[in-house]
Amino acid sequence: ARILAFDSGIGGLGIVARIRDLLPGVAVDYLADTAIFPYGEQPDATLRRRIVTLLGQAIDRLRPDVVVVACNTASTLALDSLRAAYDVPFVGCVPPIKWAADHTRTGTIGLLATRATVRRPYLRDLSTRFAPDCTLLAYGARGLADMAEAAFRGSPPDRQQLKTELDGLFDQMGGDRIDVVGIGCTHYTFLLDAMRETGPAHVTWLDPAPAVARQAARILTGCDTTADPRRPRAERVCFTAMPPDLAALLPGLRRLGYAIDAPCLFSKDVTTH
Ligand code: DGN
Repeated sequence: ARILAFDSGIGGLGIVARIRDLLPGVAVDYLADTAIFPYGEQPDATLRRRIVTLLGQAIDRLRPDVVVVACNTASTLALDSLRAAYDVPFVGCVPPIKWAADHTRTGTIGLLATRATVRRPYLRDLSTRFAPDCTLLAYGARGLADMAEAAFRGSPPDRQQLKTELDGLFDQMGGDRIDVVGIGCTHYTFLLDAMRETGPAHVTWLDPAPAVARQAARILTGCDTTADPRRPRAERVCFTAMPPDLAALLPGLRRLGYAIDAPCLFSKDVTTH
């Protein structure tokens, strides 16, 4: 079986790590739309068209059994369009509002996500449906995705900068009542330890990455998920623009089981109509 995981940058690799835990024999190709990172600052209509076109090309080329849209900004915008356009099953990644609502004792739940995810109707719908009795305080962070990119490359996050971002959430009116924070951007997985240490001590952080991996595994039930020892897992790590500091990414990619020669340029020019 093959999975294709997709994100704007390294965020989805946190989900790949959880897929490796569950399905060590399954090949996971990775596609990062680095040419226009960060997604959180793109206009919706262009971004939706781009994601649908890019994933169409990737599905043609890589023939996955499941596509994991390992990006909240992409999932909350384009999941419906993707499911309508292609036959392959999609697993999305959306803010864990239901989980947070089930878990809170104070009734005030926090969410950290990109600015795009925070203003989407998708988030309002999740909150009306799954957390009607809770107060949802969502914060659209500007700098956290970049900090996560740096953390993946081995630079520990600057605590003061991290605190400033977290203050954006906890200093809102009623923010002191937040007892659970949902992680609504896959990048933030790489900042979880630092956020636990920097944020208020009583807060529980909810990262949906393991649940997303479990959902991909459920869909693959029935597919062959065992590794073939005679055939090394040939996997692709594809970028839409080669990161200028690719060397800094390699140790992290290797830790996830990707071969040194895995990175390749996918399609520099994604033409959308
Ligand atoms: N990792 C993406 C998400 O989950 O929303 C977005 C990061 C970004 O492009 N800013």
